[in-house]
Amino acid sequence: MSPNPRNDVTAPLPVTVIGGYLGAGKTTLVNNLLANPEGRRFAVLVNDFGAVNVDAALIAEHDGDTMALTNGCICCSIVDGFADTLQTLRDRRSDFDHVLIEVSGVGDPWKVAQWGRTPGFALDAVVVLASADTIVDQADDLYIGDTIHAQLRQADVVVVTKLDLVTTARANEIRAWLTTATDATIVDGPASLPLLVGPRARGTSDPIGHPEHATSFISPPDDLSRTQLQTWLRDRPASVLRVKGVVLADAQPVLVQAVGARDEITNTTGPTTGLVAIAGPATDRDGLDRWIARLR
Ligand SMILES: Nc1nc2c(ncn2[C@@H]2O[C@H](COP(=O)(O)OP(=O)(O)O)[C@@H](O)[C@H]2O)c(=O)[nH]1
Ligand SMILES: [Mg+2]
Ligand SMILES: [Zn+2]
Repeated sequence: MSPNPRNDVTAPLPVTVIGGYLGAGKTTLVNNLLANPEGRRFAVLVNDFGAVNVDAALIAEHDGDTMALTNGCICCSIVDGFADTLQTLRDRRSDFDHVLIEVSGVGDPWKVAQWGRTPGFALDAVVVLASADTIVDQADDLYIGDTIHAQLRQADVVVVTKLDLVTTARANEIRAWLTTATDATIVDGPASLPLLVGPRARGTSDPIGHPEHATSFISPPDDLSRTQLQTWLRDRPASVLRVKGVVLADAQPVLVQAVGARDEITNTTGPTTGLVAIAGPATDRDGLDRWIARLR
């Protein structure tokens, strides 16, 4: 067998940073890449800013390692933990060919990408996902619009996700709109590895802060019925932007996914993770607490 140049352990480890707003499809993309690894062993770093990393649980088994970064946002509050994780990767250089970092939905991908410029690593690209059904509204939103615009501007590659949810005409409008919002290469999802990797980090951008999003962890009772769960999920306050996790309903593990107004409950195999609910900056805290209390 000819030597695989990717396995040169003295070469810097390529880093791809995957950003995009809550629910844009980041974990789905990571799982697609892991399912079609093209011979690469990935180290996957996932950041959920709750105490429980639901995303790490939702990432498929793979040849490399999944490392969860919890209890803070990697772009602003868990810098030390992140630096330690990178040191671990450097020490285990020969175990991996590529690093994928899933940034939390409100995080600043470009700030995270700067870590890809530290010794031992090579920043490959900042990939930002834009959900076809929501990106234009989100970009106009009073509270999160700046975050959305900055994420798009900072991208080297923008992947348009959820094209199945819009008409062909609308998809064309979205792509045209995106060319006004970013200089990034725009590709349609689901995007495969060759479209996403290769040295193309441009490295010009302005770091952004991001508005506060409230994260709540909910551990429902084990005797919850599917109907109760469904009703509760449907009654979520409008400020709840994202709900995710694996819980028991009718004694069966189910994956709960809600993004904006869309939601689904699907059978899955365990283990259960509890639920994480993320509410936007304009949150009625009492209403949110009352809603959460209904399930506790
Ligand atoms: N219809 C549709 N749903 C998608 C697509 N990509 C992701 N989703 C769904 O959107 C929800 C959020 O996806 P996820 O990958 O967890 O988003 P993340 O929060 O950015 O990591 C899940 O219910 C996914 O199944 C897509 O291309 N089309
Ligand atoms: Mg995710
Ligand atoms: Zn942050």
